[in-house]
Amino acid sequence: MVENLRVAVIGAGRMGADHIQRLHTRIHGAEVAAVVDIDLDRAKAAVAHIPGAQAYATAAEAYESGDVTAVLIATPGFLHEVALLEALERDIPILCEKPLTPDAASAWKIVEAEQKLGRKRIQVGFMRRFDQGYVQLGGLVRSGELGELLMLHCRHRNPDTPPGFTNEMLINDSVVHEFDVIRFLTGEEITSVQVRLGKATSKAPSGQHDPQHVLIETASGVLVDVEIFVNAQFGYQVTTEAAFEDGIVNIGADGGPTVHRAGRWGGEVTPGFEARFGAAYDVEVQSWVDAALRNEIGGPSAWDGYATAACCEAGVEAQKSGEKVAVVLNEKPALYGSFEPAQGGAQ
Ligand code: ISE
Repeated sequence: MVENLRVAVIGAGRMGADHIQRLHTRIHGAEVAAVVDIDLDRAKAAVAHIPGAQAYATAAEAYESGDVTAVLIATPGFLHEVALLEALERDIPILCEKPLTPDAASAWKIVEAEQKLGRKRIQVGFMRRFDQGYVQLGGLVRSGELGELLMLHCRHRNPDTPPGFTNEMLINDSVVHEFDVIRFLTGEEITSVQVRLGKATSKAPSGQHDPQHVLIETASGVLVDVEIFVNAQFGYQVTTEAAFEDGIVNIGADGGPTVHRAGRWGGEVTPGFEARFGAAYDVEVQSWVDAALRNEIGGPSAWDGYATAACCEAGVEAQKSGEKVAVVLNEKPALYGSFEPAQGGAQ
């Protein structure tokens, strides 16, 4: 019988706490063995209700316990490089929240370190690949039923931003999802990014220019426009309209019941990404666990993390210059193969 994964979750913040809960209550084949957080009290609080799980202030201590066989990294992106290298040294399955790392050079270091192992150990947490709407849209693109995909119109709106959310993070932390999902939907690399700054909301914290209009082009010339609006106040919304030769497809529309009451009718807007993508996160983590038990990955790879980091770098440069900036990638190592849309585009 295959033993359950004993997972160390590194980072017990917003996303880490969500994954701890998911692993503990809904995911089969894995258990939370350890929670690592520099704030030990936060780690202790996170394991309090999980029998057999221990709290640590460093990943090294968790690994030394001998009770950890896999790792889920959910710290802020700038801390990922060190955590990834440490986990790769142990040659264990890794689920790393997006971004892989914040810039292309450090992401490439990770790709190189993984190649030395000779097998893919890292799955990157681009959960949109597991969202039903995106999966269905991807299926329509690949079936050719509506002809060629020509354009995508994406809207990415958050109610507000946490303290410390910088102007660059509109690209690095938010549009990084569109970069990945465009690659997933088209099966192509992105070749250029341009950012236009228009009239800004008065509701954004100082230092941010919000919203921004991001124009993206893929290798075959599919054009994508993204409205990234991270202080939109009303709630969380991610939608896409796809224009094909023979039709239009919309995904991400608000769902749920429409309530008529006191002379009004309407529904609810999801408050945040946990609610909007909750089901996708469940499928993503289960796919990781199932694949990890076979010593494989079940979703986007370190190559996807590297390619999106290169897009982010171009996007941040484009934010500053207003110019169209080319995305330049190193040659894809053989380990990552060709585009394979099954299993959330695992490569
Ligand atoms: C956040 O980190 C996410 O990953 C969300 O999906 C995204 O909508 C948000 O803009 C990011 O800050």
